[in-house]
Order: sequence, then C-alpha cells, then structure tokens
Amino acid sequence: MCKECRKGSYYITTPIYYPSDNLHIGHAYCTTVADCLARFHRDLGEDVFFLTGSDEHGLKIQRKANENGVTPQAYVDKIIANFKLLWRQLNISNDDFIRTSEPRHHKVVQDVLQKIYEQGDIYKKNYKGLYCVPCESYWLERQLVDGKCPDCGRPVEEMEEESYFFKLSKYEDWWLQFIEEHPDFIQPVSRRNEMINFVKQGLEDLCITRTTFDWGIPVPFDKKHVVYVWFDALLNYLTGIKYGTDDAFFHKFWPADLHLVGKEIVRFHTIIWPIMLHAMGVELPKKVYGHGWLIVEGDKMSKSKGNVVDPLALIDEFGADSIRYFLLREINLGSDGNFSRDALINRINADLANDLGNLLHRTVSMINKYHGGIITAAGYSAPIDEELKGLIADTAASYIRYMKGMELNSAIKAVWALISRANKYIDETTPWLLAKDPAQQPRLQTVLYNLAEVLRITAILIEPYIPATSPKIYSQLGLAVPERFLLEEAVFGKLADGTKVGQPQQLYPRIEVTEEGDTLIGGKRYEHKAAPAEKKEEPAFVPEPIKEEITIDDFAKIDLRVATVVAAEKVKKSKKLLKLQVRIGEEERTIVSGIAEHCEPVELIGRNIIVVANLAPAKLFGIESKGMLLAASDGEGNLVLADAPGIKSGSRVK
Ligand code: ME8
Repeated sequence: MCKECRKGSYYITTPIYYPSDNLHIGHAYCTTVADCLARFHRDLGEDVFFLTGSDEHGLKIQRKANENGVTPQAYVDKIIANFKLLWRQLNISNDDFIRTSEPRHHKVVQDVLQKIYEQGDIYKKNYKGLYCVPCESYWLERQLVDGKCPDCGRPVEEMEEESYFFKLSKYEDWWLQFIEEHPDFIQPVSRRNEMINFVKQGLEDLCITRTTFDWGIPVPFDKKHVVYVWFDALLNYLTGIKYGTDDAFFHKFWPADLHLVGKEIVRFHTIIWPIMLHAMGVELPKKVYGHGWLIVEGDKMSKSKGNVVDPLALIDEFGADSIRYFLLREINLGSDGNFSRDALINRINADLANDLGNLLHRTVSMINKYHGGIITAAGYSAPIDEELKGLIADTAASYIRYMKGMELNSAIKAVWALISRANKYIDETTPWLLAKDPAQQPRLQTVLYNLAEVLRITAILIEPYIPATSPKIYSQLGLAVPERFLLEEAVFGKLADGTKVGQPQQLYPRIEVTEEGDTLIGGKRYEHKAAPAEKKEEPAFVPEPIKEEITIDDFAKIDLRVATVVAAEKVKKSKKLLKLQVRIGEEERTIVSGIAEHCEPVELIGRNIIVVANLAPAKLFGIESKGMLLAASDGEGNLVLADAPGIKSGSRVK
C-alpha cells in the first residue's frame, strides 16, 4: 500500500551531524525546528517517526582522532555521548538516533552499493581532483570560487586516487524532469532555482569510494576502498526506518515527508540523494527544506573568534523552553537569522514571563480568589466573549495552516496575539469588580471560564514549541496532563465544568541583567563571559603549504594586467558572486568573482584591480567569466583586493 493511502504517518529527519566536535547553537536550531514539526504532527494524531543521528566516517574525523591520539571510534563515541546529552536537555523527542558506524547501517550501505554496482551504475577510474576536507567534497577547477571551495570558502587539496564512480550524469535529464514535475520537492523556492541552475551546468559522475584513508565502510566488491562519506551518510535515512530488514515498518514511513537540512547541504539532498534512490528503484522523499543559517550577535560563528555558542550552557542558564521559544519565534525558517543574548533575554521577559506567565498567574489566582478555585461552565455571555471565542477558533486554524506551510514563527506569533488579547480581556472585563457584586456572579463565571479555556487551548498549541511548559499550565488549571496534546482538543468549550484549579505558580522567572552583563534568574547569578572583543587566544595562522616549484617560464605564461572596474553588480540568487565589467586597455570584458560578501559593488567602480587576463573562460551562474581578479584572503573572512591605484589600465603586472 502506498503511503498516500495510509493517512496518518509522518517521517521527518535532521541532518546527521559530524562528531568532529561538540554541537553548537546552529545544530541545536535545526534539531529544534525538526522537533517542533515532529511534535506538531503527533499532536495532529499522526504516527510520527523522527530521526536524527551522527555522520561518523570520513577523513575529517580520522584526522581529528589522529590529532587527539585516539582511534576514530573512541573519538566519536565520546562526542556522541554529548550529542545525546544535548538532545535530552533540549527535550528533543527523536524516535531513534542513527550512528553511521553501527552494523545495521554498514549492511544497508554495502547492500545498496552492491546492487547499484551489479546493475552497471558504478565504474572504476583513476581520479585526480581538488578535495575540500571539511566538506568531504571533490570540486572541479571551474567550480572553485577564487581557488577555494565554493561551499565553505576554505582551501582545497589536490588528491589522486583510484576510485569508483556513480553514474550521476546518466540521470541528469531524469532529474530535471522530476524537478519540473514536483515543484514542491525543494523548498524554499529560491533553493530550487539554485539547484536547477547547478544541474543545467552539467552533472559530473560522483566519486563514491576512497583509498587514501580507511575510516569508512568497506566497499563490498573491492575491500581496498571505503565508501565516500556522503554516499554512506545519506543512506542513514533508510537505515533508520529498517530498510531491508522490516518491510512493513519501512513502508509505513517511507517516503520521508521531510528532510530538514541546512542550506549548504541542499545540493547533496536534492541532487545526489534523489538520483541514488532512483537508481535503487526506491521512491523519492516528499520534500527537502533548506533552512537558513544562524549567526551570533551579527557575526559568523568561528572557534578563532571565540563566539561559538554552546547550547548546553544556554540551557543551564535560561532553560530549554526559553531557548527553543527564542529560536522558533525569532527566526524565519528559510532565511538566515541572528542569535543575540539581549534579544533572547527580551523575548523571555516580554513573551514568556510577562504575556504568558502573567495570563496564567492572574487567571489561576482570580479563580482561586473569586470563585473558590472552581471553573464553572454555566454563566452569562457578553458580545466581547463571542469576539474572544472567534479569535480562539481563528488562531487554531491559522496556527495549523502556518505549521503545515512550515511558517513556524508565524504560527507562534498567532498564538501570542491570542495571549495578548486575553490579557486585554481581563482588563476590559474587570473580574475584580464583578466579584464585588453578587448579581454579577454568572458574568464572573463566564469570564473566568473563558480565560481558563484560552490557557488550555494555548497549552495545546505551544506544546511543539515549549513542551515542558504545557504540562505546567495544565497542572495549574487542575487538568490531568495527557500523553499527547491533541489538536482536536483545541476547541472552545471542552474544559469540564467544575474543574478545580491548582495554586498559581510563576511559569518563567523574570531575568535581571546586572551592570556587568551577568544575569540574575530565580535568585541565582550567572556570570556572562562576552566573546572577547579582541581576538585573544587565536590559534597561530597556518598558511596553506607553498605549491611545487615552477620556472620563470611557467610564471611568464600568466598574463597579469591592471584592469579598471567600470560596472559591478551582485549576481542574482548568489550570495557570493559579483559580476564585474572591467576594462583592460581598450578591451572590455566580464569577470565573475566570489567577493560579494566582502565588497560592495559601488565601492569597486573606478578601481584599478589586478586580473589574470589570459585565464580560460568559465561559466558561473550562467554568466561567462573571462579572467580572475587577485585578492588576498586568510580563510577567516578577511579579504583584500590586489590593486594598482594610479597605474594605467592594461599595464602588465610582473
Ligand atoms: O553537513 N546555523 O554535518 P554538519 C544553522 N554530516 N544551522 C547550522 C549551522 C548554523 N550556523 N551550522 C550547522 C553535515 N547547522 C553532514 C550531514 S546528512 C546526510 C549529513 C546545521 O555537522 C544545519 O542544519 O556539518 C547544517 O546543514 C548541519 O547543521 C550541518 O551539520
């Protein structure tokens, strides 16, 4: 039976993260989003399988283990314990945690490889290429941006090895047609267009085995080789739901409803992965969503800057729900977002301590004080109640619509609009005055009932976001905490007459910030060590190794010229590329360069820069680039263009 016919199951995955280091707030962000969606689908009553895990093989991990003087297995085992601790602390509800070093995964990878090999989609050849170790990817010269990896901007290494190749190119036309027929497969749409442009430039066959290291899954038909880490890693999505070992379970959840990934690995998930599956004869996942990246206090996280945010420390200080709320409320999923400590504290104080905390505290206190702690359904309604009830129904409906459309921040904003309205409703209905007049008793009962209903329904809607808070609200309202906060219960009028509320308790303590920037939370002081303004313990800069010697004749082949920039603009849909119109003497030409994150186009116009004038043309984002400009960069975000102010355009540089 196909999955469409069996309503009610939902399979969601996160990337499996590299255990080369502990996880940071960016990883926590992605997993929190996936957790929120998994919980939402459980609350819809669906049977959910939520998978996360670790991507343990590859040269990067092997090198890290060597640096630490331990085996790769020992190295990853230690880090995985921290991954799992983080997910527990953050209240992540994953149904399984897949490790690619597990035997269950080795078997799947070897079986798949053998199958594709036997059907003729894998062949062997000698391969020489440019390899980016951090991204575990080979690149072609023409794909590099200023000689660096186009994904991460770091230097690539020349590597040569005998490898097996997977015939990606054979499936290029199939892929383009598939994408055309499935416009929703890649989201957001901007990433879909990027991928189409990438494939239209021509797909190369993919090198899927390595012989230069051995920390990987052995290739079943040639034990000298281990499987390329991405080919290995992507298959985790099948292993996790028992592919090849339990057909009923597998077919219950496959095809996956959503692979949630960061934008930088959309290419692997939307080009390589679908082609692998198609070659295997396995149905394709329904959707791949590439979320944006988190920066911290306006800056890219990096170890050398000392601004990598440890989510465990944040949870210890502010609590898991506060961190989850901030990430899900503040950041628009498809775009990059900023993590800032000040913004986090403001959100906790304004939204959680004030808006939600006060509504609960005021309501439970008033029910205790004015109505003996009992919620009564019968009473007397006024027009303002109808408006509130209408808003409750609208909020639940728009919340579900936003969640299904993956607009997580809009969904939670809608819930907060209801909370604000309810706080205003208290001020407008003045229960403390109603309580003074026995004739107003029916009206008081209705007001208190309505407020308790807003809170009960709010508790259901916020469960995917702040799951530890909903049970607290239920308990204070005197309700038994259910196993699932089902959305079908988020309908006005389901609160039982005669419910006895508990005692009011503070839901979130207000956070005070001292002059030194420390926080005072619930009577405890947390020291805040700001990221050093000056780079303090920056590791010594290690330049790339000098390349092999060349002769003066070799050098003379490179024609370096002074060129004047006459026009400059950003390349549409690319963050990194600028299109420059330059004049070399009398000749005008176009050069595309990956400097958009470092230079504003307007600052370049009129500048005399230095270019390699006789470089073979290359196409980037469909634009023919003739030549390359020279720039110095240290791989840490600093870049300076080589220039020649005052020297005539067209002059040679020797
Ligand atoms: O790429 N902001 O693993 P990885 C937001 N093993 N999200 C971020 C982020 C940031 N600053 N930094 C990382 C790999 N992420 C492979 C995946 S899947 C078959 C193999 C998140 O440890 C984001 O989701 O480098 C990104 O895609 C993922 O972590 C990369 O994790």
